[in-house]
Amino acid sequence: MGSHCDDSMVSSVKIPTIQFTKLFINGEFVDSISGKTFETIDPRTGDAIARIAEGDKEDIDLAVKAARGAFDHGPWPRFPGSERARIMMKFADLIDQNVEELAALDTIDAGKLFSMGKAVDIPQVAATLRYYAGAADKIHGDVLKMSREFHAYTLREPIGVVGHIIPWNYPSTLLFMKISPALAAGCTMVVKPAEQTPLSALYYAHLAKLAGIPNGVLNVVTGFGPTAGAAISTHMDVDAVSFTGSPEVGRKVMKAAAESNLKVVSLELGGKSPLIIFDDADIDVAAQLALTGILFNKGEICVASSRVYVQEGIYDEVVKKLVEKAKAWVVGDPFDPEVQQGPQVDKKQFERILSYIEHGKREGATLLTGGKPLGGKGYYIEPTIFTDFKEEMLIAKDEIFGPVMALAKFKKIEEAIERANKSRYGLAAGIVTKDLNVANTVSRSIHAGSIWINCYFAFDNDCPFGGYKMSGFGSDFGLDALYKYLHVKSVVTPIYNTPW
Ligand code: TXE
Repeated sequence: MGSHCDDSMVSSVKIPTIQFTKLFINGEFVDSISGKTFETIDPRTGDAIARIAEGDKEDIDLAVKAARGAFDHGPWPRFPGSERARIMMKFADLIDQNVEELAALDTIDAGKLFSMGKAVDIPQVAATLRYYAGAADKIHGDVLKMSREFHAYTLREPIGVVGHIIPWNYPSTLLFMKISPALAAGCTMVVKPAEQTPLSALYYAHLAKLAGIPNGVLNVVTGFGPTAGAAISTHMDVDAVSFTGSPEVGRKVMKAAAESNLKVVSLELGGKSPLIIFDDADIDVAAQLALTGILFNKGEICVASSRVYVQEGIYDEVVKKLVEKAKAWVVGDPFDPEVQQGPQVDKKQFERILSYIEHGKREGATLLTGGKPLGGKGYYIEPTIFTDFKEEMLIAKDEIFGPVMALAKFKKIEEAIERANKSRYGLAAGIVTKDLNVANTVSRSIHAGSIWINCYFAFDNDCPFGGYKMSGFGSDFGLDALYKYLHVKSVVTPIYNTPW
């Protein structure tokens, strides 16, 4: 194993001073009403980084009140779209000017690779803001062809106060995937970052204020799910909730929405995504795609290629390559530029992943490589590959959300399609083949929201992203995500002013 992991491997990169630890409500950093705080932990060591204000229902009430005031009476929804765009562009510029610090915050909070954050994640969130800023002054409806003598058109209006509940695996990307289209639409919002990763969201709130986003438009309440998170989904004055997280909590959010004010709900709930490799694939490329597909971001990515199906003609060679590559994969301190995989986000996830690995062994899958924790301190896990899995096994059914691949052999295309679809999830799928007919057939047959042919993780601001089945509903990214935050209103008037 290309491990850089031992007790002394926490690198000497300068950790930023934590400047923002309080709730951000109505344009001000404030203590929680209860005065309570919680620790956020560095997964490289398990040590505390800082104490963060712990928001609860009362703090959410205040934040919603601020957002409601900003929506009903403030300038943001009333600005011309071009003005919202100008401010969003400034926000993006400020993010670009603070890339290193933001990337470092996500590294110490979530164990993400610093080099990746600096080169990709943080610049990408600025790009997401700019993409939706570009759409802010192009929000309009249609002129309708009525069947009678009426003139009719549609207006697209901001949906109101939005609650965004964010997970910890991509603290920056997932935050901006949600707030950028909502800001462009003219909504106001309350964000609840994950309790594991509150640091960057508070820093972004500070930058939003510097950029000129009016008070009350963007509020950030740090705290826990069952308290602060639940207070958003049950709130009578939140018009829509956008959630990314586990199916268990997704259900709770939907139930709370149904039992409160029937707020609009969108859910992204993870996956168990299949990658299908056909006999005509380039073996090295396919093995690399499969490995990166599961190990990227230490497997803490909802579209991870956690089930890999390889056609029998090249199966043995792909397995050999995969094992070689997995053994050379470098696990260690995420600040080290040579490291490819940092620690899992926290002790709970670390233990959860190891327990799935034990399940896999007990269920009769063959452990090809990995399977153990690494290093004495921190939450590091070896890249792990199982073969001979069946879809009925827990390791093939559940989203493990860690560096654990399940690999199987198939003979015919029909068998691959059937097995790939044997999942309650339907978020993404990958296909590796040179045969266009095979690629077209499989992409139309797989029940998933994103299909990547001869590539993987091909995200783009312009590419709608969302799930089928229990992966949820409602898109993030693309113009579809903008429409998620807009109501459509029909306006009708008789053409000849004759009473109907
Ligand atoms: O998720 P939770 P957890 C999956 C992944 C992972 C598993 C558990 O498989 O291993 O879920 O992770 C907030 N009302 N994904 O336990 O609990 C919580 O505070 C309202 C997939 O961390 O769903 C956090 O902000 N909100 C995934 C957010 O929900 C509540 C990303 C997600 O936490 C709440 C993360 C409640 N009752 C985990 N309870 C993806 N789709 O990418 C918790 N929260």
